[in-house]
Amino acid sequence: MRFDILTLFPAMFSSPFEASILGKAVEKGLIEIRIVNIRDFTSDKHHVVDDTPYGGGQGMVMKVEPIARAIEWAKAESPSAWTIYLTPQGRSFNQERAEALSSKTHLILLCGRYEGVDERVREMFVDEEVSIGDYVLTGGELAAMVMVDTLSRLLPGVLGCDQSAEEDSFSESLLEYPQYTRPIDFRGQGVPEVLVSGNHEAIFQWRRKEALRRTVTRRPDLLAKANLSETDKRFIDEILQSEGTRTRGDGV
Ligand code: 4GX
Repeated sequence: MRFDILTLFPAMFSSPFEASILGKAVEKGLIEIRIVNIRDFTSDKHHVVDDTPYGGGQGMVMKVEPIARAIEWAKAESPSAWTIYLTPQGRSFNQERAEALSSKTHLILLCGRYEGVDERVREMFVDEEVSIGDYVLTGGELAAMVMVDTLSRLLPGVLGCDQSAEEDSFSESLLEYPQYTRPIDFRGQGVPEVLVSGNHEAIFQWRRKEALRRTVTRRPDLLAKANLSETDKRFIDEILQSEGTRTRGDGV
């Protein structure tokens, strides 16, 4: 999968795509990331990328021409590339949307700054507007990184087989169960007995229950999509009776 990231701040991308899993995916040729500096597509002497808004008001707006040329350059080799503008006004990004987008072969991710881009960019060049969440960033760059990271780990070969994306909490619509590793005693706090019992069936049951417990107490909204067995439902009833809707460990 190819990502073209169009930005005024290319330096922001120097390390995130070099480290760890993403770095290896780039080395293996599983993903290709091109950082495109929008300023390189200006044609005036002073390389101006922004201007004051028509109608007045505070702040600056990103000009249409440099962005248009940058997108056309990125699309030159693959006219079917899908162009995304990162903005809080976009469609919510989540695991389901990530799975759908991971089948694209070429994404162009446009990162806006200031008060955003000239509306004609969206009308003429953008296929989809995406928001990574209901909060305001200083620009689209971190949002683009979130998308590249999330999409990359869904591609075949990017994760090792011991870190399969299919077993992720969100693909099952349940939160993950708690994990422990050595030491067996840390400052008097132990590890649930069952996990060191060697009883695989009991461990499986315990993990399922803890995943359900977490989901019920922290993200009950997720349960609507989960595929629950009769045993799961009985356990959820038990949790709701014993704890009410009291949440654990996440009080403010
Ligand atoms: N999910 N931002 C875009 C510039 C901007 C300002 C106003 C349109 C209107 C964001 C998010 C996000 C910050 C990227 C503002 N664009 N992007 N930028 N949340 O907060 O994607």
